Amino acid sequence: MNKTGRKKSFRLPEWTPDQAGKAFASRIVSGKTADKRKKTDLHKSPAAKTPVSYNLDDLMKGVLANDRTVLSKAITLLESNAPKHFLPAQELVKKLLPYSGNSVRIGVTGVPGAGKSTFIEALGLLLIRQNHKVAVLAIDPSSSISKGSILGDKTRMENLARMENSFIRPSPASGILGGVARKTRETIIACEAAGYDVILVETVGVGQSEITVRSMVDFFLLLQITGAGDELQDIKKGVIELADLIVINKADGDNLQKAEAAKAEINQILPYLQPLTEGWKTVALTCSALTGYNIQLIWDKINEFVRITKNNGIFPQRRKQQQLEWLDTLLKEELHNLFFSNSVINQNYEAYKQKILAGETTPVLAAADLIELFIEQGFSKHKKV
Ligand SMILES: Nc1nc2c(ncn2[C@@H]2O[C@H](COP(=O)(O)OP(=O)(O)OP(=O)(O)O)[C@@H](O)[C@H]2O)c(=O)[nH]1
Ligand SMILES: [Mg+2]
Repeated sequence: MNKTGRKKSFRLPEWTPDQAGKAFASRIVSGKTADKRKKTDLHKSPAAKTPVSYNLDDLMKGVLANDRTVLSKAITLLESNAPKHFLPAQELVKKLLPYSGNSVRIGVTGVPGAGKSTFIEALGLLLIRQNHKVAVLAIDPSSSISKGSILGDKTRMENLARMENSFIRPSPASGILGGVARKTRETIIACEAAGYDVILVETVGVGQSEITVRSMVDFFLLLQITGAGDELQDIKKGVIELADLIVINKADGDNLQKAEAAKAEINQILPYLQPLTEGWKTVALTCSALTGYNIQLIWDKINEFVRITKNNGIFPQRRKQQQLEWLDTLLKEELHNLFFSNSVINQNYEAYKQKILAGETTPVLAAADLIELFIEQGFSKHKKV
């Protein structure tokens, strides 16, 4: 029951710095539609839908009980860019961490249209029939440019989405690849804590995204198609060397023979390449995501990989290494942000660019000067994002 006290209340926007006081506040004058709840009530309210309304213990309990609505809400908190959500989100990750890790993390990459989503759906459905719980996430390097999303409009994986033991989360719709990737890593932790034992991460094979996904999964699967003239492209780009398995998809109908021939060709090349995972030989297989041909064989292959790498210790070792690499990546990003969030640096950066173009200094000297200046500035205090 609401008391009818008529005190004026203040409400701070989500992005307000923590100690900012009322300078940022809007004044809420109580009236018929005024929200009379105190800020703490807003935080506790389980019914409210905005990401502000969380209670970490409730979120954690809901995630551990695999309540998909709560899981979605938890991920929304993890994905939030609001500075205010940074610490609660990290606290949630810390709480969930002890319950995470019990899964196989599989990255699926390939050119646009290779059939990644169709393949993931076919594999996901097969796994659910075998009592697995499957989470599908996406890293969409194009999302920052086109605002699109791999799992947005084009393919909704409708059959898989309908399954009780599946959880599908589209790519966070904005941000640079590094930021999107950070969120995906944390989403993986949340999904594992919710009991998903197979995590599939889809990414389009362009730019840096393959390397980013490779750095957060146990097993990396490259999906190829014949006739697109791309067969050798992946070898040139070095993507094949990141893969633990190469799958020629669309091995059906008239395309079956061509797919088999491509498989044989790649299998001839593979022995000359250095496999990424110690103790494992990368091979090529064919499949049809449409008809289901060889999907079980691919899952068997993944299981064989897990068995071998758990036996030789590579599996846990890679996960530890990935954690440490993640630390380095974050440090690089944070330092970069810190550097360019300093206004003096920014002004001088522009000036130095002009000097370089005018031949008055060299990039090496300019970089040294700017860093010197940054040190003089005392690394200006950085607000946590
Ligand atoms: N014949 C045949 N068609 C397939 C197969 N797998 C996928 N397709 C078709 O290929 C097209 C692209 O499939 P998607 O699964 O959306 O491909 P994708 O790699 O996820 O595409 P992007 O997300 O845009 O990069 C769709 O029309 C699918 O129906 C297959 O095994 N055989
Ligand atoms: Mg897709």
